[in-house]
Amino acid sequence: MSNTLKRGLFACLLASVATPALAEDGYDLWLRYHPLATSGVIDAATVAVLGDTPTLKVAGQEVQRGLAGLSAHHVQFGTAIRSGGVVLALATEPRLQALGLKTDALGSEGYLVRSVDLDGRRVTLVTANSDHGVLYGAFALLRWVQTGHPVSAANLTSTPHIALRVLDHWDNLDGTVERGYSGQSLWDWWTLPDYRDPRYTDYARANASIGINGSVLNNVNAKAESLTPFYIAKAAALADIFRPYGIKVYLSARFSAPIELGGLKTADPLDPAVAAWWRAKADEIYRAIPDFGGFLVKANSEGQPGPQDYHRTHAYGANMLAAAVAPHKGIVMWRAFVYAQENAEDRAKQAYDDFHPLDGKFASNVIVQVKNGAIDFQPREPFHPLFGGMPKTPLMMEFQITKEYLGQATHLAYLGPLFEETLRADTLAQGTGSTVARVVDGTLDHHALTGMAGVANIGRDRDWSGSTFNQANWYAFGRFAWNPDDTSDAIARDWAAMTFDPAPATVAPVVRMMAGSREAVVDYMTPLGLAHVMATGHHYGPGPWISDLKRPEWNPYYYHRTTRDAIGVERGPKGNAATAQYAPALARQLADPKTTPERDLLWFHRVPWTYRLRSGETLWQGMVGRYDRGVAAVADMRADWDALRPRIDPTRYAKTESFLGIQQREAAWWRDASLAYWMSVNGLPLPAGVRPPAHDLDWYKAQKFPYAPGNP
Ligand code: BDP
Repeated sequence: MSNTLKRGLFACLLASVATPALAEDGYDLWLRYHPLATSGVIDAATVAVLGDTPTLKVAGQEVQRGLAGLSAHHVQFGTAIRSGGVVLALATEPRLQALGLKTDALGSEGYLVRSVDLDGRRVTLVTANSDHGVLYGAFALLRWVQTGHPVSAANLTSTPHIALRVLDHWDNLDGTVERGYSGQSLWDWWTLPDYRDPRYTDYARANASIGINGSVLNNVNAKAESLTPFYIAKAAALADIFRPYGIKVYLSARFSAPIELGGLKTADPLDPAVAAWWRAKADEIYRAIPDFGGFLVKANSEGQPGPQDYHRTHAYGANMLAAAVAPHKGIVMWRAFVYAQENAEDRAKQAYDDFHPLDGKFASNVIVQVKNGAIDFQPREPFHPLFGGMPKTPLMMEFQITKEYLGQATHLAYLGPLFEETLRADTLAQGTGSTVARVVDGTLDHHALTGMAGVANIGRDRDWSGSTFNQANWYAFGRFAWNPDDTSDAIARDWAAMTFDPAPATVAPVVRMMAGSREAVVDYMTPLGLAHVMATGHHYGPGPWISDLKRPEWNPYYYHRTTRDAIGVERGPKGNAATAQYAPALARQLADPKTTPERDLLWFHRVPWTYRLRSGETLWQGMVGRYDRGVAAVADMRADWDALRPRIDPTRYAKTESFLGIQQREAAWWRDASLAYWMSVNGLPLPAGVRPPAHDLDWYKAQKFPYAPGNP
């Protein structure tokens, strides 16, 4: 058979596999590997792997699969080096020595991809100091091709800036997912460890493709049972599947497990029997999972047990667990998301108050995990004052990929700009340039233990994340965790090219939709620094009027305190002085509403409705304008998507189209409900020409959603 004939047959075969309805339901994420329209991009017909480890093997298979799909050509896989082929090898591979490649700077996970002469043949080499590095290089090469570049022109080198790049799954043992909007938990705890759903491997592939190297399997609101032999065996099965992909498994640990599982009378971290229980538990886990990553802990927050129950600090709790995993080189990720009902202090100040005094008191294998903002994953929050405020302690970033407060599954809100804005924010802790990124990548305070966690948006929906565009948030998280200096725009472009196709006529409008989408959500939900005005519990939809719940901070009213004359919480020196938690140079800027970034105005300040914005409008006028701008932005996204119809496959097109319809309706609902409420308090008329809310306030208040998802 001639080569052309073979290729033709292969293409037909591909086409016939590509026709069933399932082929374009989003399952393939950004790893679709559909034939590229541009010819000549893929000149490689062989993939050779030199060396024999499970990771090298999956890396080679991935390149073969990718290039075959993208070219609709047969691609051979083996060990023979052929001209024009791709070769994957460790930098220590003897046949590479003559090349004199400089790979020291690649560290243990970086990669190098470039054209070289090997055994007299011109090949594209993917190499690294570890097989995981080779795997990352393999995916980098595929991305290069998927975004429309020729294999042989690849000249790529990159090293991750952050060591722990972790997804936190808030998955419960009963299969529900806290704040999960993409179906049941991906982990079928019941059929594990026997049934190893091939989907677990696809999950690992997707993560490896963006450099994620850790997965916390269970909810931070943890059940002690996750630490029983029954569930450890299940976690071990997942760890086995993930291992070739460089992904370590971690577990959320319930602090009171020694009582619940061990029958002890206390979980006091200073009680020797408690420490011994945890040591034995860690030993048991490491027998089943030799490369177990360690524990994630939510303690003394929202009703979870913790060391403060025994009048011990967070450091005592964290260090006791750290000692248990230290002999196995494990780590503890201890969360700083704490606030207590008994504490009358502003919720936004409590985490700093608790943790700042503990700076330097944590064991060397503890990293404190801090949410991006001081309240809770809002559409916009200023960066958390702990960043820059605990120089002696490694701090890891916690972002929320699942959009609990940004329209959940259905609203299109690309989080790249949110991640970027937080990482670029300057703490001024050690002069200009002390950005949050420099804190998190360890360079500001010289920490080697560094990390970024993302609360996953992954479930058992066919498209994993509830919508095609939600996949971009998983993708962007991984890219920023690899390189916090990346840009949300460049990441969106890559994602769009890989997820749809690399033609500019597709990529440009998709990126435009993504670029403004998060700001649109801010505008129609929480303009000008408002926060936490979502209905209580499920956080779906507006509820700024809610003020009758037992705990003050459960009430949206607590976060804006609107009266006839003014709105916002005064956190400057004339108020509760939360601004003083920032470095002095920044605290000075934030002390005065006039020098506070307007986007954070009502976060830091309480101002009259008549306050003049920089535009010259009053606060009220500016606020109304922002609600309208947000709603209009959704209409623009819909128009962009409508125009993309001929360029997108029907199944994915239709789902996004219908979700944009939901978003437009709900954006208007947010605007109308919010305006109706603010007007009921401030008594102000709408500026001339502005559309009044569709219903009266009572109508909005009467909307109830007892079964909204993600609120188990
Ligand atoms: C909030 C969620 C809650 C989580 C909590 C946390 O509403 O479900 O348990 O954060 O991060 O955003 O622990």
